[in-house]
Amino acid sequence: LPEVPSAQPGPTASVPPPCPDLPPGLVGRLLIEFTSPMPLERVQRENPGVLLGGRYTPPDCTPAQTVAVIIPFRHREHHLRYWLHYLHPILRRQRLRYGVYVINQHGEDTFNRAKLLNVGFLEALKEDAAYDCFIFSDVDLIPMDDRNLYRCGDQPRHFAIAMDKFGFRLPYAGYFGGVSGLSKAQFLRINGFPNEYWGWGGEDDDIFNRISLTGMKISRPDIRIGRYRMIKHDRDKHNEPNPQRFTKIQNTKLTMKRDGIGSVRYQVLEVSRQPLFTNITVDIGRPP
Ligand code: UDH
Repeated sequence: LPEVPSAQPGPTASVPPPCPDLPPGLVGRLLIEFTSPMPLERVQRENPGVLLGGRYTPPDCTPAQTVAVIIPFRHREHHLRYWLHYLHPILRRQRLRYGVYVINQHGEDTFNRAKLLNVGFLEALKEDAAYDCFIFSDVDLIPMDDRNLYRCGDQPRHFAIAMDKFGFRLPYAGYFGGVSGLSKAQFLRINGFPNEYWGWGGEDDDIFNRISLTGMKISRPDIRIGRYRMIKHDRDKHNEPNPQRFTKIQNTKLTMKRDGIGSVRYQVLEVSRQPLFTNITVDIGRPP
């Protein structure tokens, strides 16, 4: 038998080196538009490295974190296609080890964004206990700069700080909506997100309150980098502004102990691994 050359690492040999803190090959500002049609087959073709369920691991380095991207969802297939088209290449360039979870609210009762995000946290961890960073992203928000790194730090992170619809500014100092990220430990420290905000509004302010009340501070990117385009849309059915939101956000200090990740009740109806994301359809009940 020929001698095996000893310098060649075998197939099981090497773990790639740690990923550098600043990923090489980022391009900076991106052109984002929503006019050309975006068939899923095309998005699939353009992202061959993404594995079933929307999982990705960089081939050339070992990331420090494993990131679960959680998207609250109902009837926005058209937006999801743009999101996948733009985000997969960005997340790959950022050298993230990640998975994409679309948490699809079953039925036509009132929408509940924050409860869906709680479900996403728990269900992603059931899929892979290695997740230690959770990025919560609306389906219609696309970053305009790939230097806005989708990873977690020593404080909760707010990514979508300069959205086109707000004139590329933070609408108010305590705004924490759109796209945010918490490590597993940070998320558990605030007892996750509230489950009791049905309909539009307030849940992001409640999350901001939870973070402040536990003594953490929001971290944000540079305003020139945290820019986003939102896919224009009309108000959805069954997600009307919640008139209770103003009083509810006054009471976070009392409610956060009993209402959160420790008290979320739901029923998973289907988990389906698609080529570019994992879809989890869930019954989260309805407002009392
Ligand atoms: N979402 C759905 N389906 C719904 C409602 C909400 O998927 O039926 C998700 C989706 O990820 C969305 C997020 O929840 O991005 C936030 O909801 P939203 O986009 O309705 O909230 P936003 O504040 O818009 O962006 C409010 C309505 C604006 C109407 C403006 C009309 N010109």
